[in-house]
Amino acid sequence: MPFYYKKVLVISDNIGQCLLLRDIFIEKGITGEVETGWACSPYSNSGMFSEKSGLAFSSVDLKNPAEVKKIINGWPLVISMHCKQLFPAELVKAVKCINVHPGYNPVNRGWYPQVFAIINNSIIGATIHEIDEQLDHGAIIDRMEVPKYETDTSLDLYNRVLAAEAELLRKNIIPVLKNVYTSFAPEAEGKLYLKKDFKGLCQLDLKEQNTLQFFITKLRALTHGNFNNAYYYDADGKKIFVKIKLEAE
Ligand code: 0FX
Repeated sequence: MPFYYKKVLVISDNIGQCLLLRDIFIEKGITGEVETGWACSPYSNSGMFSEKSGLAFSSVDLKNPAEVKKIINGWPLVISMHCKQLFPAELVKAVKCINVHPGYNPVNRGWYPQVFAIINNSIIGATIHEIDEQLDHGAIIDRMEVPKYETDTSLDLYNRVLAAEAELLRKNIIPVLKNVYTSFAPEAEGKLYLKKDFKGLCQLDLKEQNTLQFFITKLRALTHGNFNNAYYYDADGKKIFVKIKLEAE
């Protein structure tokens, strides 16, 4: 069966995930059959993206109606591969837009899903879904749960989520491009977390009282490699960053 979509535009602000998709396109014999375009947001570095991937990245501003019109006229399918811009209604109504989300819809929509999955002890995984006018909200094409362990930091869990994204993409990219996939409506509205919710978690209140388990969980959720997330101010007003290291025997 031939490809239904002869052209696809990928918009992304995550170079690692672009490299993954580029490799899957090659692996599945899509490159050559389907014209692929690559773009990132104005605040990402399109030069660096092009250099690292060997692909010609352009910059696209989805708040600019003229640029959105150009996409609508040029691309029948758009994939958001961790694109940090909100897709405008005109775009999602005019062409098929698909999102690859590092969370298990509808449970953890929005920002840094694994952080909130640790805090709330909720299901976590990855989802491929159609984009509608709300964030991480459209019909689900496929999703996959990943396990979550007591010693996981945000980074440990995130790496598992990215592995699930890769598996979902390998399974679903051809059905999407051939337009033969099925989808279903999310069972619930779920919870949507925004960047400000994450920022709000990061400031620690040294006078807060709770169980040690609560604080260990919070610090696991805010520990992600070298990122300075959790912090408090010391007596001199100096900002002190906190990370946690857990090791199972
Ligand atoms: O690309 P991405 O993995 O995903 C984010 C959102 O979580 C996702 O819902 C959205 N669809 C996508 C467009 O943007 O985000 P990232 O590459 O900025 O960060 C990856 C992880 O790194 C994040 O899950 C948590 C961690 N991180 C990142 C930053 C910038 C931190 O712990 N602290 C930080 O300051």
